[in-house]
Amino acid sequence: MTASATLPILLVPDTRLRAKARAVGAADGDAVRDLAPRMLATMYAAPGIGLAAPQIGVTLRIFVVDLQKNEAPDPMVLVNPEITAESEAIAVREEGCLSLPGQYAEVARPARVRMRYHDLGGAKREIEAEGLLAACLQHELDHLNGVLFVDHLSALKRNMLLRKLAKDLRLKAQD
Ligand code: GNR
Ligand code: NI
Repeated sequence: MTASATLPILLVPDTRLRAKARAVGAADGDAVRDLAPRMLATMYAAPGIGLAAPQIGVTLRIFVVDLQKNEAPDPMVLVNPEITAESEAIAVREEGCLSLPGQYAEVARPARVRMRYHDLGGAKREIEAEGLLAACLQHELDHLNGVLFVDHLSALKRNMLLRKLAKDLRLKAQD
């Protein structure tokens, strides 16, 4: 099997990042099996620890995650994910997003979540997460609902960050 080619990642303010993705159905099996390796290749190349289908212009409820903690790859593909429980405790951590390159901010979210999803084979799975994985799973689920990490910030911080992104991208387009 050949290595998957990477896909271009959509950047803010692309309106496709703001659409709500639709559930993967029985008829989407082939599309999802084709998509998953390409999403993983794109995430690893970026590099990032997660990538949601809307970031590559696909409006399906699927995302991939690999925290890449050690050398060994540990890819996860989550289809139709839902949060089934979340802690009252909140954790604040710095987040970035491949669709807002170079921009980082502290985001507050439930510290622990339980997520139900289907794997690539269609089997039902559940995962309980804390720490960076919990933040990443919530960040990716947000993408499926057209939500970006900047939406969790105050309007002041959000606008500062979006203006800085626009400026950075303008300068990058020049050189
Ligand atoms: O690479 C990424 N790092 C990250 C750090 C903290 C919280 C979430 C993330 S996800 C991000 C990749 C991305 O944009 N996924 O949608
Ligand atoms: Ni993101």
